[in-house]
Amino acid sequence: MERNTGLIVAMDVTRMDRAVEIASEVAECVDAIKVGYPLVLSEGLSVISRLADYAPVIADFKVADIPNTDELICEQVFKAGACGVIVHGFTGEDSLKACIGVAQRYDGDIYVVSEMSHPGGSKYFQPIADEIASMAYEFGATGIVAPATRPERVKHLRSIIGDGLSIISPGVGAQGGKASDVIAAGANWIIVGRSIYNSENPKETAMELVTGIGI
Ligand code: FNU
Repeated sequence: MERNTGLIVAMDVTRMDRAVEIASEVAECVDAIKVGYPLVLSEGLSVISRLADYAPVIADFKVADIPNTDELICEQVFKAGACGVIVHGFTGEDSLKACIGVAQRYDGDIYVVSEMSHPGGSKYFQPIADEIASMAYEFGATGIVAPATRPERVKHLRSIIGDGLSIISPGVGAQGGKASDVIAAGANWIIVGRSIYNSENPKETAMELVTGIGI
């Protein structure tokens, strides 16, 4: 994914027509569109190719299974036209390696969730976040997902992975995080959903966020 604006929109709407409408409005402000279960379960995997007309699509399926199943899932997602897949790391090295193996065949990206952004994410996730980030580094993931709600944790996780891996960071806006804080802490991209798709003017909101990122 090329870094032009530093913004990824999380398209958690449940109707294709609305997703396409927002995508067309914000396309020039975003480096990627993230889709997840809300939209894909509602409208099908074809949303990926449809939205890829506007920006590269990252599939947030937080893949977390045995290696064989992970491989089958990632294969379907890349085949559908995604440029990247978000996966979990707590399933272990073999599962992560299976996802990365598929991504390599498609020249795609794998982002590993290191620590989740919601309040509950600090209980079970935080204690294992450093190890997950190290594993993402060791096995050649594209990057990690780290919480914009805790910029100090982003800074710490950046110190573990170095500059070679990307950090994509959800939690700006509706979850309370601030774009400039998490970028200063070392994130390369912010991921923003509700603040954009619930906005009266998604394009204007996206542009304001891009100004806050300040690339
Ligand atoms: P918004 N997301 C998240 N925190 O919020 N993938 C994580 O730790 C994580 C995620 C996703 O709050 C979330 O599912 F790993 O409306 C949603 O799609 O701005 C988006 O990031 C945040 O949406």
